[in-house]
Order: sequence, then C-alpha cells, then structure tokens
Amino acid sequence: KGYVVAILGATGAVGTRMIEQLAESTIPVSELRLLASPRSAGKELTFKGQRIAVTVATPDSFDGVDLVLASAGGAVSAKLLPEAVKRGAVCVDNTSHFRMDDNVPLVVPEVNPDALKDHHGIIADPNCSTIQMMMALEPVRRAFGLRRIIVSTYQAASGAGQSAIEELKTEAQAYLADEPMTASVLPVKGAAKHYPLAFNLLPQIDVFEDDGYTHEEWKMIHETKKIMLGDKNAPNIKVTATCVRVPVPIAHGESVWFEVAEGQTPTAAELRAEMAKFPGLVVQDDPAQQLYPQPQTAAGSRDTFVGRIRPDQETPGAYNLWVVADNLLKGAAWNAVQIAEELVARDLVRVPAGSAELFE
Ligand code: A2P
Ligand code: 11C
Repeated sequence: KGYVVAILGATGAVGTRMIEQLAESTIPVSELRLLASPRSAGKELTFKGQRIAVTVATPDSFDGVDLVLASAGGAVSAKLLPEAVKRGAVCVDNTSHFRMDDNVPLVVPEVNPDALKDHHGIIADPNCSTIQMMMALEPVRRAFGLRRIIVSTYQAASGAGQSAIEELKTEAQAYLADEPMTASVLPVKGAAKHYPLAFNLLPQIDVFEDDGYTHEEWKMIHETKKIMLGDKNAPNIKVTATCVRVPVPIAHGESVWFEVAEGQTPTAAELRAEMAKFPGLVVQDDPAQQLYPQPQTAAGSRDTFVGRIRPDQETPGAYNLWVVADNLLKGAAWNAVQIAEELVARDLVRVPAGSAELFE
C-alpha cells in the first residue's frame, strides 16, 4: 500500500529537503501534496521526476492524508496539525510548538524510537542543535552514564530559514564591496533589532527568556532531558547551553563538555569505540592527520560527525568533544523522514481514537 503524504511548508529550507529525503526514503508514496502559504500557490516543485503544484494549506488540505511532515513555523503547526489529526493524519512536526506536550513523543530514531509507541497523532522532531548532541552523547550515556553537559553551539544561518541564508550572502557581498551591510532577518525574525551575521557572531538564537537565557538554550536543556530520560524536567542530567549564530550557511557545530557517571573514567579510545558503533554517527578524530568534523564536509550528509574527543585534563570522568551535522538534514528533514520510516516499519501510521481531543 502507498501512503498519501503532505508536506506543510514545502517551499522552505527544510520543506524542500523533506521532499528530497522522502524521495530517497523507503516510504511508499501514492500521492504527495505540497502545502505552503498563498505566496507560493501554483509554484511547481519536483518529486521523483514529477512536477507537483504547491497549494495553500487549509484544514481541508488534510482530507485523505495518512502522513504529514510539517515545517512551516510553530504558529502554522499549532493551527493546522490538530485539524490534520482530526482527519486521521499522523503528523511529524519539525517546529517547537508541540515538543514539550506530554502527549507528544520527541524522537531521535537512533536514540529513543520506542517513544513512538505511545503517539497520539503528533510526533515532534527535536531542535536541530539538540538532535546532533543526542547523536554524539547517547552512545556515551548507554556505556558509561551521563551526569552533566555544558555545550556551546556554532549554528549556521539556515537554522533561521531560507531568508537568513539569503541575508548572509547579501551581507557578505556588501562587506567585500566596502558597502554597508543591512540586516532584517537575524538574529530573530520580527525582533526589535537586527544585526549582520557576515564576518560577525551573534550570541542570540530565538527570543530571550526572563532568566537571560535564549529560548534556543532552553530547548537544548529540556529537549535533552525529554529525549534521554523521558521527562523534560528530569534532574538526572544537568545541562547548560550558550547558543551562537556563526556566518556559515549550512551545518551546526557544537563544543560539548560532559561528565559521565561517578566512578567511570573511560579513555578517549573507549569513547570513540562506542561512538563508532552507533548508527548514523561517524567518528572523524585523528589529530595527527588534522581530521575533525567541519560544516563544509558535513553539509549534504544524513550522518552526524564527531571528533576532538579528549579527557578534561583536570576533572576525572569529564571530556570534551566537537560535533557537526547538517542542521537541515539530520537536524530537521532527514530526522523527520526517518521518524516517518520508523512509523511505517512499526505499523504506527494511524491515529488512535480520542487523540484529536488532546490537541483542542
Ligand atoms: P511560503 O514559501 O509560501 O512562504 P523557511 O523555514 O525556509 O522560512 O520556510 C517556511 C515555510 O513555511 C515555507 O514553505 C512557507 O511558505 C511556509 N509558510 C509560512 N507561513 C505559512 C502559512 N501561513 N501557511 C502555510 N505555510 C506557511
Ligand atoms: C536555529 N535551531 O538554528 C534553530 C532552528 O526549534 O525547530 C530550529 C528551531 C526549532 O535557528
């Protein structure tokens, strides 16, 4: 049997990659609907050699749909996904809107696929920066435990969407031509102030919370606990984060300091061996050969790349590493399609009775 699939936000940086990843997936697709805003109505995109016209997303767009992949922003998911669930469609949502809902599994398929069993029609795709950190640390947690994480991110412009990539290019051209750079997208669309990213660093991703942390930093803390421990407030792993936007188009980097369970002191080689066995994780770690992950070599790949794995020289049981992944693929489109593949493989592409009421 083939599935009727809808991609919500099909024209965006993530949505266009969802189309590509779906085309290369194991999911049998009998019909694909490409949904976006009225700005894109009628625009044609290609899926497996077939031209498909984009239509405006409305509740009725989900009539007869089995599977939805959504990446059109939190407000759009908030409004339309409950409508899709009501019509019997199972939704994989790449926005942050439903991630902390207790009725919504938050899934990285290599890490916590069993959480899918209890879905109620909406499954959340975690934040890109959380996903790649989970990929690097889950093999460590399984083998040696995990007590604490301190992470600093180096996040690509594309995390903020296609318009942020365009803005970075335009700014870079202006800078090289000795002209003034003007910004209207980053750090956050709709914020009071905008700053250029080209030849700069912006220590703000998403809006500020009252406690001085950004929402991106908040997500890394609470999503980590929900994915690894099943509870967004679990105290057993302490996490703190500083998230920074860097002038790179695609692929986020992260410097991660972590502490394993008390009494455990694996060597770097033992950590590398555990990581090398983990599906989807590639160890690139050979200082003698100057081998380490880089955004330019990670962009375009479904894998997550880890290197610079080394013990903290003053704290036994603590380590540093560097992890890089394509934020639009493993961080978003591929992880979402991978969740959908897992739903198909487990025969979970159905909405359990009573689900729609949970999201009203
Ligand atoms: P559109 O291209 O018509 O604006 P990105 O993350 O790259 O900024 O992309 C956002 C995606 O979300 C685009 O596909 C965009 O469509 C879509 N989108 C934005 N607002 C809406 C809306 N109100 N309804 C449906 N899709 C939307
Ligand atoms: C960024 N991580 O790089 C963000 C984008 O919660 O899905 C993804 C936001 C999210 O800007």
